[in-house]
Amino acid sequence: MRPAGGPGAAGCPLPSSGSCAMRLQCGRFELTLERPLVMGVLNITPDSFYEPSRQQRADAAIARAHQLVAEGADLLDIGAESTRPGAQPVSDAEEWRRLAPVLEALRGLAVPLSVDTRRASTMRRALDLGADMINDVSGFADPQAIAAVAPTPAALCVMHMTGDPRTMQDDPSYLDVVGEIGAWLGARLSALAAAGVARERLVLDPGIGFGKRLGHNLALLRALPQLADAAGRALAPAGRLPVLVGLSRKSLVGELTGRPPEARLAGSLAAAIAAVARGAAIVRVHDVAATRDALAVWSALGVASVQAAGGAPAFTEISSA
Ligand code: HH2
Repeated sequence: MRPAGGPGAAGCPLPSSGSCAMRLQCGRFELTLERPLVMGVLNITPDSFYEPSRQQRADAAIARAHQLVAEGADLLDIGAESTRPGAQPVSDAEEWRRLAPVLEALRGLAVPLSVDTRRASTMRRALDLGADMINDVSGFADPQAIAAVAPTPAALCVMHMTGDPRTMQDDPSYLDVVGEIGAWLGARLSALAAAGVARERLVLDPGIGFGKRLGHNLALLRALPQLADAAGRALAPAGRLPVLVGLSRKSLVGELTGRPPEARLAGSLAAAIAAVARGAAIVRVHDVAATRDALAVWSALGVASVQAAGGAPAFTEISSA
């Protein structure tokens, strides 16, 4: 990672060939994505699904942010509204009341600050305060959101969600989950590109748990490179974009292990490694130190990601020394 301002963030020839890592223009920074990045979750909420992640006072949230950076977070994702299944929305005013003092205090931090919001008004205010990235779980579906982010240098995480958090898990169904979500993401990319957003600012996210059953989530994770290719066909020239995945302590891990959120660390680490092995460039997690350790060991064992290998899993031999 380096501060922006050097040579322009020229995109790699895509799909990635292994000779050139993808890059992400991210506000004050340019991220080279040479290794998987760990995005630490900072929830300034009273009701996030993973109770220990809830910070209800600004000073506690600021302290938690510094802790996540000390643990090795490459980016922080700051959210002030829970989007767990069934969550009630908060007002614009309440979202900003929670966010403002924390963003103000963190704006000089040496890692990119992402703000997790669906509201155009919050996007504008956060970008004015120096946010480097906007993470919109509704995929910039609101034209006002596109207008708010387009003329800025911020990275944009375009996530897929069906409906809204109150109803998204009611009866999710797809005929071809990878094809449909790839096409949906592609349409959102087209809208952003038409507003002048450069591809070097874009990240895709399949939205694990946002209007999907276990089988849908697993199919999406198994097909991450195909999903990124399908969505990237909407751009000219067509090409794969970096993928961000959030699996940490989610119900997918609970369904596979039978454990509650508090006991899903081991499953979440396995999920993070599997996502990176399938090409994810950024993993969004609650447990930064543990995830960094797991990825460090996995990388040292010489297992290349599908992203670096251009689509097919590649395994190199482990030295016997
Ligand atoms: N998951 C959550 C929130 N935001 N953003 C992206 N891009 N991808 C995700 O998978 C994602 C996300 C849910 O996690 P958390 O913020 O911990 O929960 P809550 O919404 O209950 O605060």
